[in-house]
Amino acid sequence: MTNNKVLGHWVEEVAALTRPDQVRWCDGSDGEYREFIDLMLETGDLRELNQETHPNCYLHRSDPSDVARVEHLTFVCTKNQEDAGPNNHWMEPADAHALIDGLFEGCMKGRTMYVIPYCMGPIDSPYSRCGVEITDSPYVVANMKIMTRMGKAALERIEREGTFVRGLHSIGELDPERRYIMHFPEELSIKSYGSGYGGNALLGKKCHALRIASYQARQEGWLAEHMLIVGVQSPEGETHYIAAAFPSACGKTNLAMLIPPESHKGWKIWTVGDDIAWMHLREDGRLWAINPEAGYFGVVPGTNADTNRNAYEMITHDTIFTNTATTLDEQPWWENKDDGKHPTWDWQGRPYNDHSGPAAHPNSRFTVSASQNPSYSPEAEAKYGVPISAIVFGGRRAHVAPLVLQSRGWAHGVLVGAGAASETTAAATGKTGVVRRDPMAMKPFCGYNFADYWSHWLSFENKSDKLPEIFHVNWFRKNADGKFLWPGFGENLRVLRWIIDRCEGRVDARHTPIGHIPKPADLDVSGLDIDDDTLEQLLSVNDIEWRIELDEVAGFFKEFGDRVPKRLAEMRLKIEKDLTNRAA
Ligand code: OXD
Ligand code: MN
Repeated sequence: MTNNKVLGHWVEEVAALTRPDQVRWCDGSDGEYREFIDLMLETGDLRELNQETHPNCYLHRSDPSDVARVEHLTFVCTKNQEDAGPNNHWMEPADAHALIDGLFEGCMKGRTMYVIPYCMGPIDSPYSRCGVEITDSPYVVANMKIMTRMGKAALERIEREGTFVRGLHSIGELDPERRYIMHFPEELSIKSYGSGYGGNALLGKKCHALRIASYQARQEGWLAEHMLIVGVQSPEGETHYIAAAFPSACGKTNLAMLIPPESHKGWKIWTVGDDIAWMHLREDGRLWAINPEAGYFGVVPGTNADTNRNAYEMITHDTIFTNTATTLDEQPWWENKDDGKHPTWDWQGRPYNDHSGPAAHPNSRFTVSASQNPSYSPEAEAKYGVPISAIVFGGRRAHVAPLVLQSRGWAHGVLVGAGAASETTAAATGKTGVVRRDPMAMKPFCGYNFADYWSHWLSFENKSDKLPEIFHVNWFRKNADGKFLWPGFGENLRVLRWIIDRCEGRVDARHTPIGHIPKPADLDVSGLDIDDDTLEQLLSVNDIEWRIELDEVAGFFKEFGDRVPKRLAEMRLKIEKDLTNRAA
């Protein structure tokens, strides 16, 4: 099936371990996709949704214990524990292999083993990387077809280059007690057992394109980040590209395909990516980004014609839904869909009853090809990607963080990213709404020690004087009554405009110890229901809150001991002093 001996042997080895009834090499064709959909309709893995209103849309209902990423069962297995860092769960590689291979043994009996060659990034880009996922789940194959460039062309590239990331996956028994997501960055391999959920099972995404790729990126001098990539085109036709990192389920997909509000006629948004950016410094001194993915695996609840019309439209056809509710006539339904319809069945297929919680699971998802997005940018296929003008970090913070701030240069920007925090969401199992440190939105995804990761970020500083400007945003600040102060969604364009103006040196700012903040008059809020007081609150920096915040950052850095770059610790201390002096 392949002339690459290493790949051929590995497939044989895995088949000997897992003992499937048959092995199927996937070619990535549309016919093959159809075949798998039909197979899953037959087995009940998929349900057909209303084909009149939602042609080629299907619903998958997960096992109720398997609906999110499982960070506590996710391991980075490096030879030295220190290399994985306190930010990762660690297991000694030989022990990890022994443990998980024990689970894989014979697990595909009675099943088909699918071999999926895939390419992360445009097939002809020097920045793209290939992998092969072996799985026993046709749902994974169908999702990988949408999310990656998978099949024949990827296999040809693997055979040409001779390298690929190995990913072995089985849904096993879907038993939470027999579930592990293991990464072996030094071996460029992944083993995932016992979950069918996207982030745990579509190995090209979080496992390869973030955890393994971040490790490779450090060795090779580039960046693999949890960032959307968006182009903002002004009425004059000037386009700036922004890469923005937010924790899971904090509106990355919405920002990536933002609809300019009525007040912003002539502005246009181009989506290059909604979740992951691979960034390389090129000869022109600029940082260029590609999106390694070819589709979106987005959070469904909250998507409606107002919050994200692009997404709302693109998921009316050729979409796989996972864990949404359904109406009586088999249309997908979710909270805040706002289409006037009502759910009949909840995400588990039970008759819906509004006492039993949300109808759609809060982490229910759509899987859809990026090409269906009305704001899809053809630059998503560009060999070298797009040049990035601004990097934006963000989080979900009811307090403390202002609407937007700009760092004082690259190194300070690294501190801003490293110190970022956010309230937890339903994208991972565990309690939601708890503030946790989530540096660069990479807490669940950095495949090595965060301290080394920050050093790697800092190392770019002297490589170019054309690096992007770095910002932090917070769309989620609340007033004393717990109401959001900022309308968010399309109106976020107003903040992006200030960011671009700062990059171009077109607008001044208020200089505070934590960074540059907009002067209220420079943030266009015309036509918004925002009074001066609210704007002042949105842009306020409370010195006491910030001293507490920086103290917490110091406590967090301490977990990483001496490996934390001195530069970061010194900058943090200096800001704390400036805040204290300002108060005095
Ligand atoms: C995602 C996540 O699915 O971050 O993108 O959890
Ligand atoms: Mn994500």
